[in-house]
Amino acid sequence: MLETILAVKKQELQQLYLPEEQQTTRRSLRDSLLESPYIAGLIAEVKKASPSKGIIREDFNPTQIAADYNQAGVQAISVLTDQHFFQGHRDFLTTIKQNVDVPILRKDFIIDPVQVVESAYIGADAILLIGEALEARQLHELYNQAYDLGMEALVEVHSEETLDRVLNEFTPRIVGVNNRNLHTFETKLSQTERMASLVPEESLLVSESGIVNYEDVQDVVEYGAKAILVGESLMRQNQIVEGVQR
Ligand code: IGP
Repeated sequence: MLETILAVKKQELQQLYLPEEQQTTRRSLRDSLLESPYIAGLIAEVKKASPSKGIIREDFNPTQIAADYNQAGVQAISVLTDQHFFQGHRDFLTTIKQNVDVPILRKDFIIDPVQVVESAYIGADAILLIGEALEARQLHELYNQAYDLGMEALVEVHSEETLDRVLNEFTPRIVGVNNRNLHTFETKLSQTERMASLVPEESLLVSESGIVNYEDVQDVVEYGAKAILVGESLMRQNQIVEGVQR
């Protein structure tokens, strides 16, 4: 699946035009997660659909969902901007950034410097960089570019091999372990457990995907996660604010 997504991204890149640059104040994802009053920082995701689940939420108003997340006290909001596979849009991010006061992570498949500039222009505070999608050197360059533009980057890895490749190149300030394998979609929280001891002390560890209830949160925190990224289980709540608080 990842290969298919990346092939489509490469196509899209040929028609990518930069939007008007938004004037925004950047907010630190890392600081916000570290300042969480809860057992972990929460990044709540705005996601209408996914290749593994199809449509997750029919009644989908991204700005309203983000406002609810904000009101519920989340530490950050992740916005899927990929259109083709996740039914997201970069305009969702721009509008959401103007309506909430927590940092916004742009969730997309970033493989080219022009997308990093685009992320800054649309108002992102941080971008996702996927270890499985990039060479370590290339990932490091995109990472430095993001920080040079005043953003941060969440460096996501699924496997030990990918983490090794990345750490041989540099030490990211924020590392996400994706509990979901992007090739097979198999999701297990024990992936965070396997990987946690390999993540350097100075990297903030985020456990991503497949977190459904408070027990799951306790588990990944026990494994060593300092923050969590949750999409589907929140998007399926009728009452978002109450859902987050549960
Ligand atoms: C959220 P979930 O299982 O709570 O909906 O997962 C998030 O981790 C997932 O959307 C995600 C993702 C990605 C999406 C993780 N890495 C890379 C797109 C691209």
